[in-house]
Amino acid sequence: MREALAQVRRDLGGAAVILGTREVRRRRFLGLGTRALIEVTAANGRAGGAEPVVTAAVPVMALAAAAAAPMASRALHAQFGDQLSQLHAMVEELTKQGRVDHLLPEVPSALVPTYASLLEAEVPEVLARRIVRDVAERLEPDDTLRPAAVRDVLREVVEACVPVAPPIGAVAGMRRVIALVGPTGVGKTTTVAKLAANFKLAQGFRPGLVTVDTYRIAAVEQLRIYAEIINLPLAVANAPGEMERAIGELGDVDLVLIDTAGRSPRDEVKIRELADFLAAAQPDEVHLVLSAAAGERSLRAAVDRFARVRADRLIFTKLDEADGLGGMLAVLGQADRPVSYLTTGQAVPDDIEPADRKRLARLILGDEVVA
Ligand SMILES: Nc1nc2c(ncn2[C@@H]2O[C@H](COP(=O)(O)OP(=O)(O)O)[C@@H](O)[C@H]2O)c(=O)[nH]1
Ligand SMILES: [Mg+2]
Repeated sequence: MREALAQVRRDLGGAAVILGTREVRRRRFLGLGTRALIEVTAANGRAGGAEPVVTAAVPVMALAAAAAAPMASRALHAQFGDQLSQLHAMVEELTKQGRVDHLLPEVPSALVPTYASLLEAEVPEVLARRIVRDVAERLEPDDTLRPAAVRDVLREVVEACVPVAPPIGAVAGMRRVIALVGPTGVGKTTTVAKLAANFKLAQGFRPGLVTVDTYRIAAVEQLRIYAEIINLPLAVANAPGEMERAIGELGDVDLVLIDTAGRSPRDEVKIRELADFLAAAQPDEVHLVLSAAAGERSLRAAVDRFARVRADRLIFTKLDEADGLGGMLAVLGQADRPVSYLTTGQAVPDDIEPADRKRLARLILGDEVVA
């Protein structure tokens, strides 16, 4: 990674802005196994909106990725056709199993496919039933047989289940402090980098980064690399008592983004310690970061585990990797917090968007696709 970034710096100088990094595997010459490569995509930050310059440790890989894109979209089309037939099969299967029978007294049979489509989107059964009942209640009797009308009401009902918050409100000259917390590996550090880059490049703010590192491990390095490339001040707090100094060290910044780290997914950041760090930082907002690709159970467990730090927003990452987003609905009800951002890929700073209620509902229902 360092080598690739050094190459980017050589080519673009201090104004280099990283757009994405990823590890790629490449087949060796004559097909003798594969080797891992780091690919870095960067743009000239000074060019201000000019065409991004793509450089990479191995330029061949950038070309290979571009060539693969049309194939991905063909696969997507194929997949939709598949999904439709899967859905039909599923309704039949559910009917056979008797799992839809108990719905029938209260739900018009015309809504059974709607119920099946919710289950298909990984919406937990209890919630799916409640949603279908709501839809049935709101529909005019004549409309139950009009798929477009059903779809509209279904969207409304799901929208009502997805509270969203406005994006982080940075104010020039005010130092707002925003902390990201959450399980290891969900994408906190990447999301901090995306936010920082967007606030700096797109909106002209001066963000600074603080990383909480109680384990003295490489987690700091990852953020340091982003800080170098985006050209931002970074400070490290090793203990809650160091937090104030760390924030002060950043100097004249508008926005302080605090990244937090655990040691490994099996050994989560200790919650009490985290709460102490946050108490010292006095953040204006705490965002709990959760992976949309995680199952309902692990999402619920994460919300429970982090209840103590009193997050006031949720960020869902990895929407691009999730099979169905219905689990988000369950956890939204449990956490009772609005969603601030969604992230949809590994690319910094592109793959992030402020949460939008309509879009979120459509994504959950599979009416819209990520990206
Ligand atoms: N597909 C996908 N990967 C992501 C996303 N956000 C982060 N990642 C990847 O998830 C991995 C862990 O991210 P990291 O920011 O280190 O997680 P942290 O432990 O919470 O700080 C990295 O490989 C990221 O590139 C996303 O929205 N989509
Ligand atoms: Mg991290």
